[in-house]
Amino acid sequence: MATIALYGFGDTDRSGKIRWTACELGLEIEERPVAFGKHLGPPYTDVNPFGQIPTVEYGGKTYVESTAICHLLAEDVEEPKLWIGRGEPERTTYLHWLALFGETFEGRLVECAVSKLGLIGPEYFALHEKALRRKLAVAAARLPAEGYLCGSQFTLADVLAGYSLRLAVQTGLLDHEGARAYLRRLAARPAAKASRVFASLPD
Ligand SMILES: N[C@@H](CCC(=O)N[C@@H](CS)C(=O)NCC(=O)O)C(=O)O
Repeated sequence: MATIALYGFGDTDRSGKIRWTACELGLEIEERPVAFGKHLGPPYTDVNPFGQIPTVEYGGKTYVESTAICHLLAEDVEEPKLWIGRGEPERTTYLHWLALFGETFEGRLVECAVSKLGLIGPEYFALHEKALRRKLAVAAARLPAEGYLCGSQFTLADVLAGYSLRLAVQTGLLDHEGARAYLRRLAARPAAKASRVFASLPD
């Protein structure tokens, strides 16, 4: 079984997306915990000069940027196939959800979550709140009543959606039964459980 070395703060920072993806793919994880604060200087910045979590070492190379890492790992594993390529059905749907959750929502939701925890000022939450509430409600209304974002195939779009929607629910920015039901489906996956990424989400 192939192994990745994963640098993260804990279960729910963006290393959680990679831990969950790796568990879905059957990759072994060698945890390299980084204490908060230690990410801003050496030796961690020798590994990731941006001083950001997460970083992955895999196959003799070092990778940064969590969504890109999830995709690279998924493309490197034959089965299960967690991504949708050019010319395949649902490709447009896949890219749409990937970008919506990975770009439109994720960074702003993380800022709102750490703002709510008091780690950064309340102005960050205030800045994003109105637009996030509106856009999250639109996205939640479009979530599938059963299965996954691209139909019956579970993909990385679901990993990104799960990561953002958990934050949306926990920060109080989204209260939608359909979104909760979708999150429960994701959280019930054995790989999601093994990664502990939803451990803080109440049933
Ligand atoms: N786009 C980057 C964002 C990385 C990021 O901001 N990570 C957070 C933890 S989830 C972090 O390192 N925060 C501490 C800091 O930026 O000082 C990714 O997806 O890897």
